[in-house]
Amino acid sequence: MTGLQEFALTLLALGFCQGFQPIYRHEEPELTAQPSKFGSLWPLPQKVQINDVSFKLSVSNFQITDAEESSAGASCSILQNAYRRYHEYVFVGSKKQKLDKCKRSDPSELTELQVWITSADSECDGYPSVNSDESYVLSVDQPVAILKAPKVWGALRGLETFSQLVYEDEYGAKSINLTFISDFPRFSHRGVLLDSSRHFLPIKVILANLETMAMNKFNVFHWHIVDDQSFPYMSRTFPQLSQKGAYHPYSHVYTPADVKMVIEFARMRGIRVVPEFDTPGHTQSWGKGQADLLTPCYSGSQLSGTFGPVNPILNATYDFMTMFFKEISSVFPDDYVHLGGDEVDFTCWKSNPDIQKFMAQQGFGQDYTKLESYYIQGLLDIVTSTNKGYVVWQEVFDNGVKLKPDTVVHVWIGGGSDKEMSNVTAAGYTTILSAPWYLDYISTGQDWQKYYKVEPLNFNGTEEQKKLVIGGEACLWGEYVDATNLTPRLWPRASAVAERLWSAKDVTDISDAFNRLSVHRCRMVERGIPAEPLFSSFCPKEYK
Ligand code: CP6
Repeated sequence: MTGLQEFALTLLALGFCQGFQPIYRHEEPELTAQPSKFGSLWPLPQKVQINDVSFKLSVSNFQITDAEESSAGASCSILQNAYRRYHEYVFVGSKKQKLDKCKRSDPSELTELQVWITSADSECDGYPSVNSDESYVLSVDQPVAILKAPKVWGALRGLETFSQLVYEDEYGAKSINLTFISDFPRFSHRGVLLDSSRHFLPIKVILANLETMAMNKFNVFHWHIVDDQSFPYMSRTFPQLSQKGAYHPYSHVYTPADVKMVIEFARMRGIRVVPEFDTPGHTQSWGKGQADLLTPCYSGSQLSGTFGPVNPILNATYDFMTMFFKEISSVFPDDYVHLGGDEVDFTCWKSNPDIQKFMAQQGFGQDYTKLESYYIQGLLDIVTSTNKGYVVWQEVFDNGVKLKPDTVVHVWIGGGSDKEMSNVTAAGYTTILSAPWYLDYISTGQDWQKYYKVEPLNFNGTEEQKKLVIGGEACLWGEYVDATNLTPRLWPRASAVAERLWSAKDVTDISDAFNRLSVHRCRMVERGIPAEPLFSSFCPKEYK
């Protein structure tokens, strides 16, 4: 064997892009993905040891099983469902085994991955939460690989990692190296925002996105389900909202069964579904099916025929919100709802004489942020009475609304949002960061690097303050996005955010990230997800 061949084999043993042969390519190094010593792991686990020794896996002789000592077993649908999924992903793209063609002497075979839930309560029948334990330890060794996790949530993350360790050797046989991994997330809230109001997103697209989120260890689906443009959420209590407010009353709505399906599909992947019902602004579509909910605007002394934000001065508004959020609290099992509160335009409120009178009575002067706060405070009391916590956009904090101590403030304004992060955490609020991660904004070039380089804790503050940052979200607002372009626009750009939120703070090597992400992107493609390329390149198995 020549030195060159030996080097090529080593690269392949390290899990380089499933069989393609970088060694014979002579391009500029920065133009071509090079093998990383971490194979194609994404996001990078906290602690990884990959050995040169490798094992083969064959589709007919490999299984994922419950360890005997595990507290979760055959009745745990999360696990059984995941075993099936990951068995498929481990052998994705593999034709009939070609082991006979494998010239290596005595290839040892890995026949089993045992999954061992170590805590007495596996949480198999529950929903993931912000406090869920997602840690796991994975040892790939003979005679069996073992995945140990306190809860099912960690097992799901570990199964994804296991599947990422499998690669094809030079003969196309599935292989895995002797490996030890110990892993847990750096941040507990790792979200993706999708907007189903500016364009209706078919359930199929939402589910494909959840599947891809799991491949990237995201754990929160922030469902910006309604907004000005349409109201696709079918409410049992107020069916007119979607009948009048959706783009189409039957085809462009999420029925209770659809919503249930999304929530269960997400649960199976350890993903929370946090719905956003944004008020008092961004509510034009609500007005179509709910008379008198929105503020009538005036032009001089005349009604103009247009409507503004939710009318904050009527008791009927609060009665409506009470009934509406009571329903929401029972439909969505997550501990939190997102209440929006962003971008409230005061023009219409200012034009309305009844509102002016109310402002005077309350002693608000001309300060309409006080009126906004009045509304939000009423709303927060209503939602608190449904036993939910809430997330609000940063304006709610900026306007000085009194918030429960466990309120989550969602920071979205300004690329360098360090001042806001500093202020919000100094006031003692938990926060999630989105400002640097607006993925609907596109430009040519590798903008994933910009998302990757963000350090969420890079603001002035004490250790206590930094602990209040529970994570972040990649936002894909929907003005220019529908089923035709959502997936490639989001992936693999959101993957950059995924690694920033999961991996250790010092995982910042951009060229290693490029190498791993290139392969990770090909893996998403191979799994049927049309994730866009990072740069000039090819995948061993192209998208069909
Ligand atoms: N919709 C809602 C939006 C935005 C927000 N809320 C938004 C604002 C500015 C940019 C991108 C998105 N489209 N409901 C703000 C949170 Cl640049």
